[in-house]
Amino acid sequence: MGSDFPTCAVQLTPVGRAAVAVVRVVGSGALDIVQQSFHSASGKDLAEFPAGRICYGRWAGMAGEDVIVTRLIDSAQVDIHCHGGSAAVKAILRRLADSGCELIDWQDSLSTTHPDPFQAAAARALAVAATTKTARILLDQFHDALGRSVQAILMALEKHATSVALEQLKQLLRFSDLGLHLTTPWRVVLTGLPNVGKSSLINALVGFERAIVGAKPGTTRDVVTAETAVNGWPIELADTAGVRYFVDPLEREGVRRAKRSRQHADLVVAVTDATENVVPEDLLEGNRGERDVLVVVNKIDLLTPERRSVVEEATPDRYVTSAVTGVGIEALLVAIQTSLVPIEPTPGAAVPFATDQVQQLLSAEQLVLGGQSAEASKLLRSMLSAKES
Ligand SMILES: Nc1nc2c(ncn2[C@@H]2O[C@H](COP(=O)(O)OP(=O)(O)OP(=O)(O)O)[C@@H](O)[C@H]2O)c(=O)[nH]1
Ligand SMILES: [Mg+2]
Repeated sequence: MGSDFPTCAVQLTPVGRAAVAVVRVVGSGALDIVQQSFHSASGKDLAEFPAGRICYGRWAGMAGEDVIVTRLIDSAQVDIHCHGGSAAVKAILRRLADSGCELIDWQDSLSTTHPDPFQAAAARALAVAATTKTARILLDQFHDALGRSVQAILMALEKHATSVALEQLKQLLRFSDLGLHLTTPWRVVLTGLPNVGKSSLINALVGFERAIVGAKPGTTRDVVTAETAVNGWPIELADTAGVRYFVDPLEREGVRRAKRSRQHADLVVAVTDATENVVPEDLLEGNRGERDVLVVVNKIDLLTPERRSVVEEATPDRYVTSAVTGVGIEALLVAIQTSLVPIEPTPGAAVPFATDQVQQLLSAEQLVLGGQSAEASKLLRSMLSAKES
């Protein structure tokens, strides 16, 4: 048996109940190791079957469990298809480990099958992409959009075209916030006084009943979240307890959590009640800063048309809605989307999508700005060739 690189076993199918699970054994010793435990129904050795042929048989130590084994690429890649329950997978992996296989998880296995670090990272990210739109952008990176862009920056640096390199870095970093949200939804937190209609708005925005609505102020006592997609962008909407200073300890705890939730928001939607005419400026305190705040005037259906016109004219920068009739909900969704994704990458555009990539690109930018182009080149080169741990 050769020993060019350690033979590894990885469960390819997700952990959990399923009809069939697949364990892949990769490495120069794959065939030898699998042969130690697999007994084909025909009695022939696995090595006698041509690559790609399906072999039916039994796995040693698993009474009554049939498995199918396929040798994929010569002898270096063998797939074992077994019953989808976790017991069968565990038994197979245990024997493979006893025979000298290194057990790795599927994320690590991608570094073996995709030596290009951006491709391996994109494959991992693709597995958790929540929408077609985010998957499409990640697929572009899998097909080397980011790699080509980093190469282009390197070439510019090598030609001492510093301003070109800086411009390219700037273009790339424009998409870093978007890139990091391809695998984690943007967090939009609704805040406001009790009873203004925050929970009703969440339900209207997601299009189904998620948050509990009540006529009595203080209905929401904790942070309730709902995941949705706005124009293909994954967004988590967080409903919070109405902010007021009450004695009820349960409510006070809800308000405390609401505050903490706002601190972790990408966007805050401050909701007011059209009939109350209260602008919760104090609520906006501490919300502004890095993130945007959209101010919504809700329950507009309760106003007379004349009063409504007055409100709309007086507050052109606010979004007028009715969670009951649906007025203004579409416009609010568009405003949320525009605030979170001001520029959408064109198909095939390079987008950094992992924290380490963004950090390294920022460092490279700083190095170039500081006149250390050679150091920046070194860093960019390491991004292209780094073997991920
Ligand atoms: N007419 C009208 N009623 C609304 C609207 N939005 C909410 N309501 C009503 O206002 C009341 C309070 O709504 P909620 O959505 O529970 O308000 P909230 O801001 O989540 O309240 P807390 O959880 O107590 O902070 C309920 O009776 C809703 O049906 C609206 O746009 N128009
Ligand atoms: Mg509520």
